[in-house]
Amino acid sequence: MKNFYQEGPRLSNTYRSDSLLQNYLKKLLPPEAQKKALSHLDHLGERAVTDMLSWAEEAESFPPQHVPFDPWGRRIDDIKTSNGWKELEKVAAEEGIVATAYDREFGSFSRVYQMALLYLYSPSSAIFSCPLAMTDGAARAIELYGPPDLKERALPHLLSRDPKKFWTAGQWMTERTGGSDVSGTSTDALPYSEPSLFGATHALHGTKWFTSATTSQMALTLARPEGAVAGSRGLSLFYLELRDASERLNNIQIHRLKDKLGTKALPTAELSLQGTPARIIGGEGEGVKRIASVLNITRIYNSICALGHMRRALDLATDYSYKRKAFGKILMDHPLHKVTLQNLETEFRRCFALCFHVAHLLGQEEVGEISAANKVLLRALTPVLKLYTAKKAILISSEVVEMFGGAGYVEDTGLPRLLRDAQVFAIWEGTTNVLSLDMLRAFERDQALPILMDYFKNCQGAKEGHPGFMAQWNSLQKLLGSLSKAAPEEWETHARSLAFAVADTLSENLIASNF
Ligand code: MFK
Ligand code: FAD
Repeated sequence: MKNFYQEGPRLSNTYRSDSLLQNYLKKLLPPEAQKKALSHLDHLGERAVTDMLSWAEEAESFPPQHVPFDPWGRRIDDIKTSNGWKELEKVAAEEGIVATAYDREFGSFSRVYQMALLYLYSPSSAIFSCPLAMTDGAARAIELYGPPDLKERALPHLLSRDPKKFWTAGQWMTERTGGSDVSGTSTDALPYSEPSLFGATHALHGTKWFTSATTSQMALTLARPEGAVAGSRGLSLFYLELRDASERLNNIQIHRLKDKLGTKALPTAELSLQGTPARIIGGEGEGVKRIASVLNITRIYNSICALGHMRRALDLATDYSYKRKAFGKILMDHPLHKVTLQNLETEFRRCFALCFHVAHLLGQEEVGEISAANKVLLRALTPVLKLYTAKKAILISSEVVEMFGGAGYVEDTGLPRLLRDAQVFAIWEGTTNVLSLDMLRAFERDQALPILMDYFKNCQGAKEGHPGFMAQWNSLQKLLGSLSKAAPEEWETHARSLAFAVADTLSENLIASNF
């Protein structure tokens, strides 16, 4: 065929095209919440394919740059970001992507509403959702453990809808010695008594190996006060502000930006703290325990962003399948192509059910409307959700790239980015193995396993003997049976299989009960 040019995939309003999201929210949200949330989501779904999409493309085309010195040799450590990246930050503030959760206007449903916004925002944000995750995590930690004056100082910025007032936060845990295991953290916290705008108690000295969103105004970090014990039990949580009143970095030197596989628009730096004023939050030695409340929020964000990423990949593949012809008919009319896509949709649906189930539990916890059992389930399911959705996002992205054939492998289609960006979901905020072990920690320390088993025994899938649920439930029970007398090392060896079995069983029940 002469002069043939393939038409590329197109997106339309991502709220209107998402019947699963619409039906779920119409079923779950009370009428007054629907009235506000659904029109807001419709508006954001339109932005996701118009202004946001072009800013995201701009942000990806002009990645951040580190400018260490000014023309006269002064150390400035400026990080230059594109106009697109800045505009995406403004959208986040205007649309209340973080603030919506803290308005708590619709009680326990506020988190569901907010996570639905994030789900639409994230795939058109060039991963600006990463700074937002850490902002939300920081807001929660400050809300829970911050002294009143720090709450008054930071929360109005972190929760602002005014782009001029809005702050983002960093979360600096990883050092060269380890990200999964932070026990080797060598950042020292020495006493500090100078006046400071935020009541600094210590000066920090050390190197942080991965710091994303290094243009943030504040960060939460781990450091070891003088005389504290070695290991992670000697670490404390600190609040710091990156710049002083004249916008100079607060004794922070940025070494370089990482050259990463994906997340190209997001600045991720290596930096050193050279006497940076910081304020301790919580008690000495409580650092890991306190930062865990940040992790539990960012892990749910990661899951929702992975979900949005899957939806975007599937939307592109579906549209293309109606346009691309092979062997005389469109791809969608080929039974094998169609069933491949349907299977991916099933995987997506499972992830959707899990994500919003956990988001609702989080919302219930935050307004004090959660039962004791559900609180424990929230604790145990958060790592399971994160590890499961991350792996499914990689699987779906890989299949979608393949569904575009050679075009999927060519950079200017934008499709290879889907696969590159998906990979990070399984690394940051806890790798798959580390999160599987975190689930075991919850089984052991919070007695989550009997509660989970009780939930499965009494759930709708079990009552109705739903075949999909029963198959997963039987294989989970078999696995647990084989571990009943096993040593801790044996549990560790099987932690990953166990985590996936829990996610598969729960998602089958949620689907059987129509969520
Ligand atoms: C697209 C959007 C996505 C988001 C983008 C984010 C950008 C990227 C940012 C990052 O990657 S930030 C770095 C993320 N780093 C991690 O996720 C660290 C992964 N490692 C772990 O999670 C380890 O399990 C951990 C560091 C927590 C292990 O530390 P320890 O010291 O060996 O933990 P230990 O002794 O088991 O636990 C200490 C206390 O914390 C215990 O409480 P008790 O003192 O009462 O016994 C634990 O129960 C508690 N704890 C640990 N994890 C918890 C928790 N509590 C609640 N929830 C948890 N998840
Ligand atoms: P390691 O901890 O060395 O892990 C290596 C491997 O060992 C992994 O596969 C892991 O699963 C496995 N492993 C480790 N322990 C166990 C175990 N007990 N059992 C079984 N397997 C195990 N960190 C921050 O603090 N702030 C940031 O802003 C930030 N931004 C990031 C941005 C990007 C793009 C990336 C890629 C990372 C970022 N990180 C950040 C770092 C990230 O959190 C860590 O890379 C991650 O936690 C893993 O730590 P690590 O790199 O030291 O790997």
